[in-house]
Amino acid sequence: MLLTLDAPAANPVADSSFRRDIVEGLSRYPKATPPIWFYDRRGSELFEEIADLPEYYPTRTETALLERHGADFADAVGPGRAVIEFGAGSARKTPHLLRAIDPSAYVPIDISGDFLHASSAALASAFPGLPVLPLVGDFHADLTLPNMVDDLPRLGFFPGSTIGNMEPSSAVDLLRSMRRLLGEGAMLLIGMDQIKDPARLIAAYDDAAGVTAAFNLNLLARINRELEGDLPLEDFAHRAIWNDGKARIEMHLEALRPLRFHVAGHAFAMEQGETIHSESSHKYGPRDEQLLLRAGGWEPARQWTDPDGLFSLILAAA
Ligand code: AVI
Repeated sequence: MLLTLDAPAANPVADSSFRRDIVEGLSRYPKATPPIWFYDRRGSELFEEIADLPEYYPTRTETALLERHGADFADAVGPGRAVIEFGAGSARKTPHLLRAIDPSAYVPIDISGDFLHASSAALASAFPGLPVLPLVGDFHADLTLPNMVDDLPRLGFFPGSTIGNMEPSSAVDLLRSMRRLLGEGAMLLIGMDQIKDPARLIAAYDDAAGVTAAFNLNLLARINRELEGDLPLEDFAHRAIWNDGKARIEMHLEALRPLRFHVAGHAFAMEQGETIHSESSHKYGPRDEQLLLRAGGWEPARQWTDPDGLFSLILAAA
């Protein structure tokens, strides 16, 4: 049963924070933009394509963990919880969890409204009788959950290692705000990608078919379209770099020649070889996950990892 909450069709706050984030990010040195702005409709579609790429192991590996350990989740979590999914997107992994734990409501949260409503409708028809309450918004900001879940124990679901796209200090802040939002007695099931052979990591973020390159470059197309930009897309190249000291893959957009361009009425210049750092994807070593979760106010209870040690799902308690 799909229950839609009143959400504005266009989001003027999102428009102005996009403008502010991009102008600020291009004004600093080195240039860096927040990865949340990848996900317009096209960006969300490209991310879905990434998820199916042979090189991109996280989605496939995490989905297999969700399929394989349903009975464990049911045991550890119990029935009747409201599942709150952060950054739900297409919610492709969610049915495995919902089928396993018999929840009493499902609240997917995502910044991309179009995408969220389409996936929520599909989910509602696959789970007739389960209240599905999509919430359009940025889960980094303060949110209010629908009244209907007020008295239900909550399970936060944050798959995909999206936490890895945050700097450790912001990741801790986010975990703390999830803890506040979900309340006493809550649990959190979170996906965290593991440190592994850098060649494998780089291939996952610089695939042979060029889908990740298109995903990265789509940010520039979005800036041109929505912020009166004139960035020359053909003069930028996608780069994926393993930063060993910070244990993260970095995506950059590198200027192939000296460039001058405009965004939202501001003029910018880049030297040849200079980059816009568009995303970091942190990977975690043994016990890093526990440390991060504890710093964020969550006590890790169980962990499931695939036999090759690529990816982990961790269940933590508030
Ligand atoms: C959403 N996030 C966890 C993805 C990642 O792996 O960091 C985004 C992504 N960027 C390039 N490929 C996938």
